[in-house]
Amino acid sequence: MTTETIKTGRQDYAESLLVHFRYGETLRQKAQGCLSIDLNQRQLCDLELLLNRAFYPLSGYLDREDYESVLDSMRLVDGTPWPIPICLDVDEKTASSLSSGQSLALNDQEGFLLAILTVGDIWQPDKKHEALQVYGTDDASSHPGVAQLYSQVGPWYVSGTLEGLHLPVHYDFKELRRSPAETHRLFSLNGWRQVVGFHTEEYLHCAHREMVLRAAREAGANIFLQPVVSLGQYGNLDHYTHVRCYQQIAQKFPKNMVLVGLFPLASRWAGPREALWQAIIKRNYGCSHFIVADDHGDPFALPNGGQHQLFYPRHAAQELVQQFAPETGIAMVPLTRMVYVEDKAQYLPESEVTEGMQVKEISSVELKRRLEYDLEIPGWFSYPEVVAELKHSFPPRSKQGFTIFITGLSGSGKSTLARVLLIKFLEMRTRPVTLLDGDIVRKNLSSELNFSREHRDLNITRIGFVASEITKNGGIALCAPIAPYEGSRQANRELISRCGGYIEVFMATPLEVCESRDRKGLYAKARAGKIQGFTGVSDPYIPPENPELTIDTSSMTPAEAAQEVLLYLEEQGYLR
Ligand code: PPS
Repeated sequence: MTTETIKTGRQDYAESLLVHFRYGETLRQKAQGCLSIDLNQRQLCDLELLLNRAFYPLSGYLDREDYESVLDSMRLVDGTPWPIPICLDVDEKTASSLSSGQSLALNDQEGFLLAILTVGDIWQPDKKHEALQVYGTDDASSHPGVAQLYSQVGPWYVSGTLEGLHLPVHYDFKELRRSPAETHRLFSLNGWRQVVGFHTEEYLHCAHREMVLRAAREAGANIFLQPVVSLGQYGNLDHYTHVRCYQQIAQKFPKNMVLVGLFPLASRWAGPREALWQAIIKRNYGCSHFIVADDHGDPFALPNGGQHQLFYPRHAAQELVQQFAPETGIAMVPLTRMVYVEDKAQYLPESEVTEGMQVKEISSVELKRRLEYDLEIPGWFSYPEVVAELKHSFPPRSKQGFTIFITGLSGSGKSTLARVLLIKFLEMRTRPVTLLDGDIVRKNLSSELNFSREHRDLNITRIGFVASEITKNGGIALCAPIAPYEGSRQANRELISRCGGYIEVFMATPLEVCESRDRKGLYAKARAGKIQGFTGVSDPYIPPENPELTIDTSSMTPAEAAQEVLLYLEEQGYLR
């Protein structure tokens, strides 16, 4: 290998950076003697796109000179357009054990060997400078890309060429995980000479079909739909639903017009630079055109566009992709927003809507509400097959799991209320129910914990974790700990609300009443100083800030208290 190859890694014109399997054996042996690191999700996305040549012409991580050139001019040193730095970030310890020319084994998160890197440069980047150049700001609080750069990207960068043994392993949608070369071959087999690439980080509905078809007509092209499947996807959008919606929408286009393939991209949200980067990648998959929204790659772009504050100037992404088109070889097609005009019973470009026309819209918030309450989603907005996919992922509240988190002083009636509710839910038989009473948890899950603030918080977050799993799987979790602190209660609310319903019930029964009940004789012992740090006596109880329900059992029977909870659940759509 020449020095030049190690330096820039751009001498390689192969369709992938995977080595022949026979040589793979030699490489595996070589890996046993060298330093190795396990890549995180973002690094795995980058590695996959390097190995499968979606990042062509890169055949490894950028060296320092290329890195600086990319920051300053959106070009590699030889002038090739490339707007986003692709370097391997490592921690201080790894960087200090590496030297130029050495081999570094790159593994996935399970330690499975994927590639060997022949190390080139090792340097400490000026992250503030990188942030300013790539994102246009060095303020982490104003841009999620900068926040990620500062907090999740390692402090040292490593360059070098790659010899790949295996692409990152995926078990989902295998048939859609095609490399650029495979995708391009399919285009050729179908006789597609012009192909317009499209992706969005949203679920697709009728308006998207209209927008993509319009762009395809404008370009005289076939369509490559490429949902991004990477980091955020696993958290925010449901990954499986996202891809399935793309598959369903693909059926709604004329025959032999659309191909769907997955895009394992770790988005940087770098606005215009991001759009140019994605255009180059789309070109590498064989597209001749790329559909670019006026807010493409903006961290604050809303699902259905709209006039609101963006981070980058509107249209800047389109302008940059257009400006580079003669060099990148991919044409920019602006995304035309389409709206449904009721009097015409069809979609029209937003710009063609005239005064007096009745435009209908359903925002993503409204869509979520309709799904939650099992309300109608009209045919002009989405296809029944897509709605079915969404309903599967976002079942109505009547089919969601939920947690009832009852908090309050010892003796306030938590356990009694929880037990009455348990019986009511068992009687209804609509969902499996689990009771996580304070005492039960303390005996089993948290037997080693004491009643210090730290241990109480740990106890509550453990209960929250179990409840979130129950809720996620469609069950009812009934929790009844004292839970005296807002911080851990709030953490549970955040965790559980992501998986289903969360109903906090504050037992506001006054201390005197609780103490007068003193079924376990603990208040008496606490007053006598035989129990230290007893909640309400010698330890604090901070009332919840915004409970869904507040119940005082001093003048209420357990059945009445349970009825209040059941009425609330019915009103909120959890019970039918
Ligand atoms: S916490 O604060 O939420 O972790 O407490 P929790 O797990 O619900 O446990 C409360 C039960 O433990 C008994 N107990 C005490 N409570 C409060 N403070 C101290 N120091 C203490 N020591 C033991 C008490 O029986 C509580 O049960 P309940 O059902 O609330 O009366």
